[in-house]
Amino acid sequence: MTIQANPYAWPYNGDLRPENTALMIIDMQTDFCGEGGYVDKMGYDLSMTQAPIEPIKAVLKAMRAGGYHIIHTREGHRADLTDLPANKRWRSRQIGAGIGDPGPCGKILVRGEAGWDIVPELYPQDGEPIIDKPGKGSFYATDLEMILRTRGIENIILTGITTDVCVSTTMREGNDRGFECLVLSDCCGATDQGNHNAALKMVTMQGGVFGAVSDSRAVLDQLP
Ligand code: C5J
Repeated sequence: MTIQANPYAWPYNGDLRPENTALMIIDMQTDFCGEGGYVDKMGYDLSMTQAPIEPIKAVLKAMRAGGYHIIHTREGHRADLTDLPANKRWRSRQIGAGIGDPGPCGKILVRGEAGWDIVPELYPQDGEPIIDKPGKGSFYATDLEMILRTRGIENIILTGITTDVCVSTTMREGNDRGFECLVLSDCCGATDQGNHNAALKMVTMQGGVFGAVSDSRAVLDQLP
């Protein structure tokens, strides 16, 4: 089975099964798509990071029903900020959304705070791993790779926010580790439309330099 995608029908070897395929939902947290959160405090248009909620919901429902692996991630830091690099904090403060500083949804991007958690529409079910990560990539300083290898997962379908930062970084990290990656264009969003488009276009170069690009419709058409 394959999913129609650009620049090739995905996965490359046609071996798409619930046992070897995971849906990853990256950072669908209030801090990135909710009022009063990190992205809102920076003054970006929330509609672009909220747009993927409904398409992800549909894919999540279908893939849960099909018995696929579902993995969620959250970007955030320890309450004592010992895992927050000084330059990351400094940069966030320059643009009015200091990580670790108090905001309408609690301390920004701090684990356990309201704004840091996943939005209710996409909240994980029991048994679905949540990867708590301090950085943009989901592999760095986490046990994601161990979980994927232990479960025999070879194919990763990437969704979430933001397309050009955490989704893109995770796709690159996964691709370098030999995972076969697919990103769903309408199930991602960025804080800038041009960056969203560019991040997706980059994937398709060189015969699929990081994998392939598809959308929720193609996945829903293909899943039983
Ligand atoms: C960002 C993310 N954009 N989840 N994080 O800082 O993409």
